[in-house]
Amino acid sequence: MKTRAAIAVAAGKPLEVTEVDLEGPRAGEVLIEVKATGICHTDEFTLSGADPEGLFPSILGHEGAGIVVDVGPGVTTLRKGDHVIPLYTPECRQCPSCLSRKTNLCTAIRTTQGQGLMPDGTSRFSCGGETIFHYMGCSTFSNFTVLPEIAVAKVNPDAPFDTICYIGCGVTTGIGAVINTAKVEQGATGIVFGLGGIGLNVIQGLRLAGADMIIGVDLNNAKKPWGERFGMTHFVNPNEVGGDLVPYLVNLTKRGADQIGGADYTFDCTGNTTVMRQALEACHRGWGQSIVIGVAGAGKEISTRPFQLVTGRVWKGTAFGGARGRTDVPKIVDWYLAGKIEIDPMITAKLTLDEINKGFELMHAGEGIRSVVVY
Ligand code: NAD
Ligand code: AHE
Ligand code: ZN
Repeated sequence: MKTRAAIAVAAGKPLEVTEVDLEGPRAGEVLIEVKATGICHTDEFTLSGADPEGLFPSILGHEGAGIVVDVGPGVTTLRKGDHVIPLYTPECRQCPSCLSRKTNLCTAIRTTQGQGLMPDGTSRFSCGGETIFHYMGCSTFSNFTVLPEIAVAKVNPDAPFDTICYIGCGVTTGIGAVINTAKVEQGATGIVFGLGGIGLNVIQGLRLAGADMIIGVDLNNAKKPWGERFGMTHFVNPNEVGGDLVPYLVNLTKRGADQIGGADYTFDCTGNTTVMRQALEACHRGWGQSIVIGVAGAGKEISTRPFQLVTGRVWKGTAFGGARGRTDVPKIVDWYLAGKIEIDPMITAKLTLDEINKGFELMHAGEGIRSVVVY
């Protein structure tokens, strides 16, 4: 079939919206009509050329929601008409990683996914006879896309596509980092570095978990009211503290009899390796945990004095908020429908596919929180 899609033709170039050819689903695959997709900073990261796994030409996008319109042979858990969210982290429930119960990082199809291909090693997309690569197993910047059954979460059909698409990455990553990865307890102190589409969801996750002190750190003062809107109690702009950021934060988190200071939990939502170090060192001696969420470019490395770890700080990372997609994503959609979490105010631009490059421009300008393309 033909479908309209935005093609990433080369690193650093605007996406090109055009008609592409899409093959139907093979065994174990489903065809999805994408109804809406968010634009995550990771799409921009790959488009910029900083992603070691970045491939061109490809169809980016990994934060979608849509409807199953066809199923391939052997598909048993999905049928035409199901409302779904594509999963860049699948959940096969059979691989050693899934069976371990220690991680959400299903390994069933990770190798081919990283090569921009379906599990059988081929692409379903082409244009003028040239192969177009898939992206993160999702390619939601296409009106229609094909996914393996194990990478699709079936969700409540009452939920609107143009908001629940955000659960396909940002919402789940931010809230999941708090609940699944850090396992934040009531009364904790948390510091969130970077108040964008991920950081604000970490903030609402901290509020949900009952954290007492929720500090947001961002270079952009326009993010202060956004943080406050979702539960932030203190805002810090590193350029306005008049000295080193880490001692400032450690001092800010001194509470009652505990005059050592440092947060119980910190979260990097910037992808900046200098910030990752600050986030670790702003943790409380003896127990503070720092969770790396941000994705850093090829060649970037993190460092700190080992003494920071010797004295009990813990450095962790999280992908997709530690969520097992087919199990957890439908629950998060239900939380949203029940009003337990907020999504709508964070969606600050709704665009057509033809306007998709404007979404990247808004991100570069630090304007708004999440742009969503509605098909
Ligand atoms: P975003 O562009 O919406 O937000 C980034 C925020 O960080 C902005 O508010 C910006 O002002 C702020 N910032 C930038 N540099 C800063 C600095 N030095 N100090 C303080 N604040 C700074 O991006 P997003 O969509 O929220 O994504 C954030 C990061 O998370 C990206 O690196 C993205 O690739 C990554 N990510 C990771 C996962 C995962 O599963 N681990 C999932 C989604 C996104
Ligand atoms: N391809 C990059 C890494 C990109 C990355 O870390 N992706 C996150 C999701 S970001 C979503 O917005 C992730 O899930 N990683 C786990 C995985 O298996 O890809 C690189 O550095 O090579
Ligand atoms: Zn993302």
